[in-house]
Amino acid sequence: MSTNEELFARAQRVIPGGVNSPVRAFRAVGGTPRFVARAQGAYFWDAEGRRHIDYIGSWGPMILGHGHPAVLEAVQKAALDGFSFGAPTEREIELAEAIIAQVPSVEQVRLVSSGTEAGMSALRLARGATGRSKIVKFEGCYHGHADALLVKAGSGLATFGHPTSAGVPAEVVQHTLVLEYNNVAQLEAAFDANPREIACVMIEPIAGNMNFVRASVPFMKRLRELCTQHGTLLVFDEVMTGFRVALGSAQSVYAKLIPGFKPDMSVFGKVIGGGMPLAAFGATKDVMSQLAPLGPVYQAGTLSGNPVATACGLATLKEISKPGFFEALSKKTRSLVDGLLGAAKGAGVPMVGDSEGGMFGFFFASELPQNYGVVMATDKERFNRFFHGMLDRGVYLAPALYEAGFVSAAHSEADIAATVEAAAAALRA
Ligand code: KE4
Repeated sequence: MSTNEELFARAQRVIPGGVNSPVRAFRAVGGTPRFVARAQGAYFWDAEGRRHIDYIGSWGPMILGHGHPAVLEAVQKAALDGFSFGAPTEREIELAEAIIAQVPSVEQVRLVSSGTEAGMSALRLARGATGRSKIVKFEGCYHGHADALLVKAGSGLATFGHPTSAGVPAEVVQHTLVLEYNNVAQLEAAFDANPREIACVMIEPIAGNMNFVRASVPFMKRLRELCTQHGTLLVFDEVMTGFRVALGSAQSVYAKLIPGFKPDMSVFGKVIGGGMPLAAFGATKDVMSQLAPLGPVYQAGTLSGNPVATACGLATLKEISKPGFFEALSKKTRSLVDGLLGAAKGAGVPMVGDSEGGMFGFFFASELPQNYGVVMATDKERFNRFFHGMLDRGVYLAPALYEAGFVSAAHSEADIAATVEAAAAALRA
């Protein structure tokens, strides 16, 4: 049996950084990534046979826990009928209907294979539907790695972006304006400076790529007003929050706080695929009719709506739609956060946290950050020590202070209690 270290060394010989996605490499926290051998329920076992309580759950998809019997059965059955056809199937209709049934702002969806692909397609559709090039995103929000969205805040933030990544020409991000999350003044200034010129504003309604930062109600209200006033499409990137923070996704949380609130376009991923490669974007029929083969905006995919992935997603949505599912998950997640905060208090360590549905975040700080700058100013060293203290005690948290955490239906009260106990010990140490 190879150790994690041996596997990591071998992986780095044939895969850049030894990982197929950078955040898995533990670069932010240091140490050796755990190579997962198998997972079941709330746990995974690494290459050395060590069990971990899993609070990443594939970064959100595993809301039922690993290997849920009904989902496993649906996947096995679908696989027997064929892996991929490149032709339409009934199950794609069923999944589209299941998504639309829970999200009133969406009348039609297009299924794709990753959140990046969904965000990239939504962006192209927004530009095609409005005939405009300029777009707005917020510092600290991540919408996948499509070129136009890999842009960091320009100097002084509210200027057009500069590439975040090598390989992205400045021309590609020249139309991408990066603003500060929760900053109403910058929002108004941006629209004033670009009246009726912005195709869309793309936002994570609860920013899970800044750990856990909510868009404030005044900010979201003003954003909706300005988008309506300027004919700009408000695009909710719910790849992480979708079907995770509530059955109706984050937009249903805001609709309770802002009467009649709806985004113009939504992007989904993660949970709707149940762990298989599947994502989606949707909007009104009018906007979606701009897409090929009906309209001039091209978008396509060999594995889009893959029959095994749609079976996995559909079985997952079926389970989470059951009465009481989100009430129980929300309560459990909140009890985890309260437990962590209690442990921190007991250890005299400043910690704040928040949760919505099955998604949570915490910071070594004395108040909840409202934007990226504040998140990145929180105590990173302490976070990293805590991360390893928990990992050594068999609790697997996100290996970076800017990532969110996820609780599944499979996490038991005993798992939560064990996690809180590990936290108390780690914090005392
Ligand atoms: P993917 O292309 O990774 O499926 O989705 C991109 C994406 C888009 N939008 C939001 C709000 C997202 O959170 C993501 C992906 N999230 C990260 C976790 N922070 C995935 C983990 C990773 O990059 O490996």
